[in-house]
Amino acid sequence: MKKVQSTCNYCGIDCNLDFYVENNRVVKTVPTKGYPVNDGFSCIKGLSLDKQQTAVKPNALPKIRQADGTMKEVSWEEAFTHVADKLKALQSKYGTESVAGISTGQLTVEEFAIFGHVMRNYLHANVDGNTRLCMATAVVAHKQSYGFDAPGFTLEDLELSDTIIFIGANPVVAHPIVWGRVRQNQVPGHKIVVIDPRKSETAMNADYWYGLKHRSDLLLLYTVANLLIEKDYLDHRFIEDHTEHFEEFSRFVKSYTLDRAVEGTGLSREQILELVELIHRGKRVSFWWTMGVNQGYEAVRTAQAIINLALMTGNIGKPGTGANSITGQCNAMGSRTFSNTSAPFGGGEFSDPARRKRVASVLGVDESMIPQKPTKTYNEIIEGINAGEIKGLWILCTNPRHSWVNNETFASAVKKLELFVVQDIYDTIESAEDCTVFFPVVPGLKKEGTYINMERRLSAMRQVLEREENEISDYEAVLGVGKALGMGEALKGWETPRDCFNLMRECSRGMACDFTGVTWEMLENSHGIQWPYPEGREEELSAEQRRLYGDGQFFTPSKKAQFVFEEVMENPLPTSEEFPYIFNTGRGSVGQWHTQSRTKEVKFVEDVSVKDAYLYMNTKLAKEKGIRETERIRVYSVNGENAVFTVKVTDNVGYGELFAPMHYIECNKLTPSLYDAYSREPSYKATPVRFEKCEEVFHVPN
Ligand SMILES: Nc1nc2c(c(=O)[nH]1)N[C@H]1C(S)=C(S)[C@@H](COP(=O)(O)OP(=O)(O)OC[C@H]3O[C@@H](n4cnc5c(=O)[nH]c(N)nc54)[C@H](O)[C@@H]3O)O[C@H]1N2
Ligand SMILES: Nc1nc2c(c(=O)[nH]1)N[C@H]1C(S)=C(S)[C@@H](COP(=O)(O)OP(=O)(O)OC[C@H]3O[C@@H](n4cnc5c(=O)[nH]c(N)nc54)[C@H](O)[C@@H]3O)O[C@H]1N2
Ligand code: SF4
Ligand SMILES: [Mo]
Repeated sequence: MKKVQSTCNYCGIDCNLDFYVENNRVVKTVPTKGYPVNDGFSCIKGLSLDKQQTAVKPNALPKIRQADGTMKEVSWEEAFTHVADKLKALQSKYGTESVAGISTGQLTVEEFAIFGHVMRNYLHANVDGNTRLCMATAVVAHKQSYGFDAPGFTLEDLELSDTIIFIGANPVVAHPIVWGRVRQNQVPGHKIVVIDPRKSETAMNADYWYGLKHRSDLLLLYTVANLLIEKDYLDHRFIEDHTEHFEEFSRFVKSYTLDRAVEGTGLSREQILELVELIHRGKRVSFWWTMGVNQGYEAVRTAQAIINLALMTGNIGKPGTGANSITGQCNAMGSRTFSNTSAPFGGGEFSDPARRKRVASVLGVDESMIPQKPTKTYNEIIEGINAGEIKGLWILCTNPRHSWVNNETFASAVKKLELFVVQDIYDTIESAEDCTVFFPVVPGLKKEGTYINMERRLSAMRQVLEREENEISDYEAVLGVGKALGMGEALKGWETPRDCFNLMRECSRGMACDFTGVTWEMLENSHGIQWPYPEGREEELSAEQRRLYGDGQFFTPSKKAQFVFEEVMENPLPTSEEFPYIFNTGRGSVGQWHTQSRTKEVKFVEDVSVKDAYLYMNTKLAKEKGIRETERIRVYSVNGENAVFTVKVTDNVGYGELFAPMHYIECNKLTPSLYDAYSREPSYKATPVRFEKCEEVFHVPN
């Protein structure tokens, strides 16, 4: 029996797991003991990673759609040539930007790096990632406030904090290991606070729950800042030495009065004052936010309002503190700095000639190859296809037909494409329905590469199972197309994931994420290594838990953190007489992952999961409308679409709110094309809707 330590490729925790293998089958999966992230624990998704292997058809070959609409299997070489020729033909017919890609936060660093190299450097196409749906807000907030997209915390901070404040985050379901670390907190009298309109599973387990109105976070946070200033609950020293624009900020928040907040948030005066006191009394206050903040129309400013609270109270850089963005996907952190989409390899700006020069020299290519501007954003790509400007699309490791906001716009878009390549481990995903080429690739257990988790920790994915004939990885598929494009010398140094790792390592040199002290081998069977880890400073950085900003130095030119703020916006999509309810969406259960392509293969998850789209409705509202548990309603959205959901009745959602897990395709049929102005992240969580009881008779299979 052999044992292979590897990384779970679901959520942004990046648990390490020991896989025991016999006859090329996983016989046992044990969360790695002593691993500083998950030390002997993991959730059900990690434990069932091997349960997917049976679902992936062994030996699969790529497929190309024929004139009669059927898909025909071809050899990999034929598929590579077909895609390469088509990409070039489209570009010469319709222009360089007529082809685009959608990358992901779930592959290895090396895989999205090579995709970014082939598509953006060589073809000069636009490539955005599904991280736009998830972390774009945090990225922009960090860049503007700290000078680099550098979340500073280490997971141990959850255990060291005396006041843990979750804002729009539900770790009990979405990040069980985060919650496990909270449970291990031994600080006497520590408090858990949740700010969420819904009484989420985390709110149910908290000491304080602030069930504010949807989209009123920014108003609440500015009011809290104003009260902290009025009461002089500030860390003057920190503000003075390590921040800029506090004076303007304190003048700005003056108009955010308690009365205004009571009206706008629906919280009582006492609740808001209590929250202020909690922040003041805490010696180590930590703020943690996730999608309830990131997915909104004024999300960047909301995230920055959280950062501002941490800065003004000096709760940053010290154990148990921080304004901490919890990351969604397993390698969203890697994709943010190494996918070549919104930032060049290793970070920085595409507009900076010195950065382009540096990256070009590491890659050994002419400077003209490095793009001079960030990619078109996800929504611009979809809009571009619908407008007939983009004719070719290649997506990998994402399922936008289901997960994209207002997802019928994706369905209509792909019908217009002349080339639509879908690269996935399942050809059954919704997004593959209209593809013209399908690339079947192997899942994580059959490949190798590097992951970076939410606390900046690099860890190794190592091959657990042998591959069968014809089975190739994402890395090899992209490399194959690159070669067929005739990239030649431009692919020198990209031969294997390990080679690519070395290129990315070199690109990180001198940047905030410098990991030049890390080698491919060091990550094997290791405890992972957090960036920064520059060459020459290994000894000094030997601690297993490291946080940033302990020295009060940020990555801005002045080395000071910035107070960034802006007036609260009027809700561009408020409820109305016609659409009086709010449709909130998010994670439904620990076992279900996003669009369910993977987790529905896991029998013991599927057995306990609801089969069809459902939503939660408040008990009083259900009673008023004469709707009982398990009855169905048709929900009409402000976006013009409607869909049917089974009702579950609960007191954990507010009277005016419906909460629908995102794991069903119906969910995003109803979400609107509304984005944050700075991050272009979709506003998934507060759609005005109305509903009626379904009179249709449904066949219930027995
Ligand atoms: N089991 C499981 N785990 C997952 C995932 C999965 O699919 N399944 N996905 C992973 C990924 S990629 C991500 S991004 C994370 C997401 O992790 P989370 O963000 O924690 O999960 P969500 O359920 O999307 O949203 C969190 C909360 O935001 C609240 N919310 C909605 N509107 C507002 C508002 O106006 N204000 C505030 N304060 N809160 C609001 C919702 O009620 C919800 O409880 O989970 C990761 N982990
Ligand atoms: N309404 C609503 N919608 C949302 C959200 C929400 O809160 N509410 N959250 C958004 C967020 S935060 C996110 S992150 C997105 C997620 O949205 P998606 O990224 O579209 O969701 P996944 O189901 O994770 O899709 C991953 C795909 O990769 C495939 N895959 C797995 N492993 C591999 C591999 O090794 N190689 C390849 N090539 N493919 C592989 C899987 O089969 C699956 O089809 O959804 C967003 N959509
Ligand atoms: S899904 Fe997240 S918490 Fe669960 S095992 Fe994987 S990395 Fe760990
Ligand atoms: Mo996400």
